[in-house]
Amino acid sequence: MLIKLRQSSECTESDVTPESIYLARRTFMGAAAAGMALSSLPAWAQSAAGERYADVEPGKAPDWLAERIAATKWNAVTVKDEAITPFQDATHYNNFYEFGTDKSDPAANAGSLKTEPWSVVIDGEVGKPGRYALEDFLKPYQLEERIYRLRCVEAWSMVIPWIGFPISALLNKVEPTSAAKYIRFETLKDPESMPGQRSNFALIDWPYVEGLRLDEAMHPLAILAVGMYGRELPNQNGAPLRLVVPWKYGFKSIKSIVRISLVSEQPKTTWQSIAAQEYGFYANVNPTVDHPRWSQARERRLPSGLFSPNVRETQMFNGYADEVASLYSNLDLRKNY
Ligand SMILES: Nc1nc2c(c(=O)[nH]1)N[C@H]1C(S)=C(S)[C@@H](COP(=O)(O)O)O[C@H]1N2
Ligand SMILES: [Mo]
Repeated sequence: MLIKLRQSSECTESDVTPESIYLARRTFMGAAAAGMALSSLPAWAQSAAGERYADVEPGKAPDWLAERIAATKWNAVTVKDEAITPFQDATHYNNFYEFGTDKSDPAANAGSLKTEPWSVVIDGEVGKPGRYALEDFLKPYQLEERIYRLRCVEAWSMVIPWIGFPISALLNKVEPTSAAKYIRFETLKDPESMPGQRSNFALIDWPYVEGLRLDEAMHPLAILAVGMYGRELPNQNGAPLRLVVPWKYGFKSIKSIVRISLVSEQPKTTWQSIAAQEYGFYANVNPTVDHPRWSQARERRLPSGLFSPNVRETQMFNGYADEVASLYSNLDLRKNY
């Protein structure tokens, strides 16, 4: 199936110039003006990613992944006229309950997660099931930079430059059978490295599980990500492989995936199991359907502080309505929240 993205999410590089790119260009020009050979800059700064995200700590990716990321198609999809959230906020204000429930816990605790070696299982209703080393799993796909809004159900949001590939490309390869109606994702279960799984946070029946309808997963905006800000994913953001579905609340975008299953029944997701009346299977961003305990009409865009809360109106489908609304034309979004 070939779906053409609508104009509103396509862009050219000139649409966004985040501070980091601007500053990096100045560094380059300054170096050139001073008669410095560019080759005297460190390798990271000379790379395309380093030029874009000069203020971001270089990652520690294995060589094979660093090479794949260096070959990313930059700025394939972006957000017009909205600044990219600083790397510091995107990596220190996180939800990843496997590492604790405070926003600062994932950054503090996720260092214990071992992401290499990593393997991913594909099973269920597929013609080509298997278990793949991550490097082999990624081999067939061109990585692209996708700059997306991320809207958490808790009414805060960010703009994050992800690196990944459409899940549709994977689905076309593994050949779902005619019985496959949904796709189910599972996060690593490893209490040794994930302190949140061994604490008394007994509400969650680990591992974390999420799911999509197959046609949602086939949408070109739905991606599997391996990087952000020009480098590999930091552990707290779901290394080494996570889902990103920009028109849905953030909890759908499951982190540190080890298993992808094609299934015939709608999977029971973690947040539905905890509180089905508050967190639905669809979880499409919708300013007109409030959470039972708070309004979804507005959101705090990070960075957000007491004196500059940076509040904005929440957009239908998180601003991706032109692209995705047709997936839900037969659905009562009030019932299917
Ligand atoms: N495995 C797992 N995935 C998860 C979560 C989690 O607790 N565990 N939290 C979700 C929520 S609520 C949000 S808002 C996003 C946050 O992603 P970020 O920390 O990269 O911004 O991850 C989602 N994916
Ligand atoms: Mo969230």
